[in-house]
Amino acid sequence: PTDKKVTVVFVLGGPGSGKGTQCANIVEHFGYTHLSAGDLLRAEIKSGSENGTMIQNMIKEGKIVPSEVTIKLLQRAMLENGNDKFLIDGFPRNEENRANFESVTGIEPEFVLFFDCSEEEMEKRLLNRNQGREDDNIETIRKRFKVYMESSLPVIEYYNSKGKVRKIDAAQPIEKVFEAVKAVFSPLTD
Ligand code: UP5
Ligand code: MG
Repeated sequence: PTDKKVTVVFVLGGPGSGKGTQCANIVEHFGYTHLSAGDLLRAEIKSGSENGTMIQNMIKEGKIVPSEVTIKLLQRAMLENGNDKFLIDGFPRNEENRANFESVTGIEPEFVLFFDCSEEEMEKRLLNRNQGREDDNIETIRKRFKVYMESSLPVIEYYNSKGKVRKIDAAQPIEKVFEAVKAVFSPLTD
């Protein structure tokens, strides 16, 4: 368990909603450490770990990797890092992720930053990204959208019912979105 008191913000939203892009901005302005669950999983594939093939197959199918794998990577990254405030990007993606993270780490998020964007816009962005991600093809993108609607939105609903969701209109240009993001984080810094 992580016994040091840390602040965690979950950054959620559909595939291509701009989570990674905006996290980079938040890091620069507000001193958080950015942990993308997807990036950690992709690094795990590259490292040739024993779970690598399983993770690769699940990402290719847009499926959610079992929480013990992802939580271990997130915990390790938090422990290795000296910071006490983290943006956890793209996690938790389903109820199992959420419940296990809370019970294993004892951490509850300060709030959830939610990037709200239409599927049409997200699809356009993903098809234009061109960074060689194995899941940025139309077949996998459709699977990712389905999993997001069925499994990830309920997690956002859960936190919304606890008053923890800060919803951002993510369909605007990058700078506009960041203005809205700043309005959420600025009052917290003094
Ligand atoms: N872009 C960004 N903002 C824009 C804007 N406002 N206007 C115009 N363009 C904008 O952005 C995507 C693209 O859009 C970029 O080209 C960007 O320039 C442009 P990005 O910031 O990368 O969006 P992001 O929301 O981070 O999209 P990403 O594809 O990373 O989201 P996913 O949630 O799909 O991907 P993630 O890496 O989190 O997960 C991938 C897979 O890993 C999952 O499908 C799953 O199989 C697995 N996974 C798990 O199993 N468990 C986990 O906990 C996490 C992941
Ligand atoms: Mg991302």
